[in-house]
Amino acid sequence: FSQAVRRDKPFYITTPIFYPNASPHIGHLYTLVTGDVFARYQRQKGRDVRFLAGTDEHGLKIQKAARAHFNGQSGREKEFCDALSQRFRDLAESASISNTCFMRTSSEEHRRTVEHVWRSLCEKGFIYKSRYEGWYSITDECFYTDSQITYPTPSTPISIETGAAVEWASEENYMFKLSALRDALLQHYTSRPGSVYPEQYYDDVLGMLGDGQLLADISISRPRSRLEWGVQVPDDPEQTVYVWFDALLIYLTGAGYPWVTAQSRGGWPADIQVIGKDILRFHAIYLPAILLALSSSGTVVHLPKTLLTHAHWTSSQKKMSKSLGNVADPQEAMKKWGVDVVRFYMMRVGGRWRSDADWSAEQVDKHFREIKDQLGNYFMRVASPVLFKRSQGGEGPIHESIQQAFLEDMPDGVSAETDSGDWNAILLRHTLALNSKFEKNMDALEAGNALAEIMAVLKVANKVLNEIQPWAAETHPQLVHTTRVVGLETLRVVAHCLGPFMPSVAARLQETLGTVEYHEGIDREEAMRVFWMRWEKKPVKAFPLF
Ligand code: ME8
Repeated sequence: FSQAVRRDKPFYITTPIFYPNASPHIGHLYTLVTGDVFARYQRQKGRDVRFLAGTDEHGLKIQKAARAHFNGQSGREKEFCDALSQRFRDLAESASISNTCFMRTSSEEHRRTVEHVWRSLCEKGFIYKSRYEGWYSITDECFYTDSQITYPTPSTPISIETGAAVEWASEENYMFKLSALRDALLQHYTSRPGSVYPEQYYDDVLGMLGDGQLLADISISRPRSRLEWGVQVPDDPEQTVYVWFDALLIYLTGAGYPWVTAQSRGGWPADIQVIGKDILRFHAIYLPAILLALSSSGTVVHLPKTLLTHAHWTSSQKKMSKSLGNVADPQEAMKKWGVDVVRFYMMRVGGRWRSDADWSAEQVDKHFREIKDQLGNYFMRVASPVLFKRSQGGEGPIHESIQQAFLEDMPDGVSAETDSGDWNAILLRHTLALNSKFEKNMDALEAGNALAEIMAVLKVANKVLNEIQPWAAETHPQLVHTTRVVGLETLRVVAHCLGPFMPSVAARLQETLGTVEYHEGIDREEAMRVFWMRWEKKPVKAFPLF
């Protein structure tokens, strides 16, 4: 992930746009939370963030679902999508997702983008008409070749990759000259190893580029007689634009394409595109190919910087499916455990993207207890009025000694010292190293590791509190004082780093600590002067965070 940031444009993050053919599930929430964690992180760093989510409403799958819903009636697709699209919008809102727009492919704005791209590609010679034959899967909304098909029974061909039923289609279509872009794609990817992340998915993309069949020209329209619900091909009322061609362009629509001036670009190119592993091909091959074609002999339309690709969620170790009845409902989960806990769980378990994560009530419970014990209880103990009262017996502003101790370079690592005076220095060392570890991981798109660093500091903090026992009668008031202030300082840094993951918990902590105005611009010494002295003199209000 390139550190070379362009500050002359908003930082642009996108999630996939969801098919509104059923209610949202936890997989959808996961992509939203992933995007949101990075959106909030970039805002913390002072970037203006544009963050797109939305719904993918055209195509045979939705047309079929809408007709089934309205007992075979046609022409009511928009009505059908209005209701379901709203559920995805509601999901984003309930989960504290900070998307700045929610785009629907059925919007006028988007139609204009699709038509503009189509016409440009025609002018540049990348679209031609032809008879197309192939296996079409309505579920996957894509064509497969003979070699991508298998026959469980002689009359039921299915896709090898997804297991979805396919049917033979032979019709007049418009084709996109994908084959002409193979070398340009190869050059793009070989020169930018970080453009698809994590590495395993980058390797998958290189594999795809080596597969001649995948790089064959693709059909990008359907006869109107079969597909009515979609964008009409410009100047050809008999054809409808293929749903994936239409859907992938939403990211351009969201950035204001076709922009009139360079300044009006709403963030293009995308900095982070969050996608699931099942839609890698479309995002890593088709969209970049369209953009490369658009850029040929004309204004360059840059390619997105990073495709952050994630594995899937299973539910109780099984692929989620309606027939198995194990589709976890994200709204129910947030009602039961709270929004921030569900977000925490998703990033704690799924924040490394690489392998499938499993959703189960027991696992959510387990991580709920983890954060409640490590953070909630720690906060209650450190902020307790008893501790404040006991700390007041110390002699004068005691923070100076510890301040001195950690402003000087302290050796790395936790030593085996057990002298209680050193415990606070050990914790402080961990606390002060946290922000840079957090940033390093977040910049590398390793949200799960960033969260693990936060939890590791909390673990040390809890251990230190247990070792010192500031509530015990024999603990000297001065040590109680130091312990309390170092604990509050730890909570201050933890709250900052937790912000992208648990926005409400972090905000409530920052409010009670009086560090709402805290940002990385305040240096360590200044923070100490401002906050430590305040905490020394005044109690902090304790309340259950969970
Ligand atoms: O694919 N775990 O829409 P979609 C994690 N409209 N993520 C999951 C998942 C799971 N169990 N199941 C699905 C589409 N997803 C297209 C996208 S973008 C121009 C068009 C993810 O509603 C899936 O990988 O089927 C995808 O990233 C997203 O949810 C939307 O899936």
